[in-house]
Amino acid sequence: MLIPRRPSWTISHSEVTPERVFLNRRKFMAGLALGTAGLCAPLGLSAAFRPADLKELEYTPAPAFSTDEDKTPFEDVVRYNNFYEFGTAKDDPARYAHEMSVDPWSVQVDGECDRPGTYALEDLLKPHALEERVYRLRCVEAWSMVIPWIGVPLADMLKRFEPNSRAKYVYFETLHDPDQMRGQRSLFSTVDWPYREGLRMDEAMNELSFFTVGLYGKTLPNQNGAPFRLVVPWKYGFKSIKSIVRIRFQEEQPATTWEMIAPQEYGFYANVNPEVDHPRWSQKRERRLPSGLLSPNWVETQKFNGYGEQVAHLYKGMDLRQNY
Ligand SMILES: Nc1nc2c(c(=O)[nH]1)N[C@H]1C(S)=C(S)[C@@H](COP(=O)(O)O)O[C@H]1N2
Ligand SMILES: [Mo]
Repeated sequence: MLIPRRPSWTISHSEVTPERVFLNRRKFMAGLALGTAGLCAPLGLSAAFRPADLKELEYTPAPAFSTDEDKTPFEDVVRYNNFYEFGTAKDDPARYAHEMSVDPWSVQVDGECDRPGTYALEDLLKPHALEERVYRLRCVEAWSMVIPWIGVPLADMLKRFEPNSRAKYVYFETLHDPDQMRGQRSLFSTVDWPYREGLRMDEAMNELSFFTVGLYGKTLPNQNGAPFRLVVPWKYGFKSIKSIVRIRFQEEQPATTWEMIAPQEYGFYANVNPEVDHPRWSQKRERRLPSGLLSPNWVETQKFNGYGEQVAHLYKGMDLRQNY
């Protein structure tokens, strides 16, 4: 077997994602087989993802909301992804997400609000100025990145739908289209599609919650959740749901994807917290990408991912061990 030389952005296959450990043995073996196939396939740039196709965006930097830590290089941000709709390996989304078409795109808004309806994304964006925020993104699998996102405050967008007093939570759904999303066609998927997420209203309205349409100055690559996604930087990455087609205001706490899969391991709140370990691994440290076998680049994980000043008040009086 010919082992191709790997470009610098590839991550070692020995770094199996913890979620895959959750899969039962049969699924796990199938996953291994796929991983091996992946090794034999050329690992070069997929013909499909062309950074040159991304559109330039006009935006203003928002230094008050940005870290000055070193940014994770673009190549890592767009090649090392979790987007199970396109497969569970970190390089699957970069290979296959081009199979999804994101233009035109519309969003269905309903539930407890006075302006429900189906909105074209460009109409939603028209009245807003875009800003750039450099946030840390901390995955529950204990790796992290620093990414310059472009978008608008989620609160500014949600207010336009005029949520009423019964709106205690807001629920989000990703596109469900097995024709365009090969991971949704997989027999081995653990996810009950569509991918679902939700926030308490006060979390959604927090100044940090971001309705995101771009990164590194351009529109989002499909593998990062085009054409728009959430970014909720004080929570584990799985709350930052991608490629959203539905927003619903509701009184009840919504069922969310990872909580549905393994409720004893992943909670609704999912606040980054080094004091509360995952049942199968420590959350005290994280690998900051770029990270390699010889230089893993471990850093200490911060409570609320370092955003406590902005969000700790949301959880006053709550036991964060119970509400993980
Ligand atoms: N629809 C959908 N959204 C998703 C996921 C997913 O599998 N499907 N993965 C989540 C996880 S676990 C993480 S860590 C982040 C990763 O975002 P990135 O690939 O842009 O870094 O997306 C989140 N949003
Ligand atoms: Mo994640």
